[in-house]
Amino acid sequence: MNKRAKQNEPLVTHIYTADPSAHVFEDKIYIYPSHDLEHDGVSDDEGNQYTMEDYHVFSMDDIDAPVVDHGQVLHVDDVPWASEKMWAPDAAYKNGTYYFYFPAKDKDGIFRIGVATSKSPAGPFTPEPNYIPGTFSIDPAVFVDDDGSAYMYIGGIWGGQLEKWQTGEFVATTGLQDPSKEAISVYVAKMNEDMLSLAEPLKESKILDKNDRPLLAGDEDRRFFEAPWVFKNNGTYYFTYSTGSSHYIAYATSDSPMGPYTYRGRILEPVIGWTTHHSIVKFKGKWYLFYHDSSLSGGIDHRRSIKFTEIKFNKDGTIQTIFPYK
Ligand code: FUB
Repeated sequence: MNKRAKQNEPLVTHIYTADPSAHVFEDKIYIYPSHDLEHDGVSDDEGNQYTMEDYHVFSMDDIDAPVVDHGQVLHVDDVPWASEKMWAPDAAYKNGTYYFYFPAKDKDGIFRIGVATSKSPAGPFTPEPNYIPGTFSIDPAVFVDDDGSAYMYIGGIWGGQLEKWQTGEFVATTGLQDPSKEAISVYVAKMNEDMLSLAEPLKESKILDKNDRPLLAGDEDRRFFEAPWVFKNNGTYYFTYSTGSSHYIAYATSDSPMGPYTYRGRILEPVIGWTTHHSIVKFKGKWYLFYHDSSLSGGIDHRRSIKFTEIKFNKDGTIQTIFPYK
């Protein structure tokens, strides 16, 4: 018998999992996380400790139901263009097909975004032979708006390589951002109806402060690092993300899915482990934050576990901050 889901406890303990993207499909919660593996390689600022090579999908019939592992749904060996680092994925549904989006390094060591399809939300997923043209960096998140328009958000700095794309080309030697300059932010593009390609080039969407000025790269408590996730509540678009080096899940709002977004605050205070990565989904009238931490492994950064907790909105649309261990 699988373990029943309980808030703020690892949803599964038989494997290490991270970066949970949760969706309601077919009236159940489906979770698309990455899969942390053991390794004896290096740990560094490029994220070489995250040596993932496959994905499992999980589902819950209800918020307190047993968590079902649907098994391995995609392996790097099945993806012709990919070489390694199957990092944080996402999924979307349109016109009878489920789309699974994932980052991986191509054969030249450059992160790209791939897509695989299935007729079932539980997979297995069949990859397209090539990565999505025009994509780069990591952590794809696909938001489907009420009118059916789909948007792909991507990005991660440091190991996620966004700094290296600032000329429009990949420049492997580019270093980190100048802290006094505008922070590199998330990239977004509208997707084509086929959900397999972008309708336009990815472009940067800035996060602004309350005076409409873009956040600076040195503003590590607020600037975008990785883990984009967008949802809509009461007509407002919420762009949520990890601040990476300062370890918060933060959010910003806009009246357009393309942004620009205005910084609003924090959703989740730091968890055990270096990374923090999440998704937010509404299920049966309540909002839930899916996240991960390294508590089960005793704090080992690359052995993480997915969890969830309820989040609450204030009347003005702001989100009450979660303190994960209080
Ligand atoms: O899990 C590998 C990477 O770590 C993800 O792509 C990032 O968001 C961070 O969680």
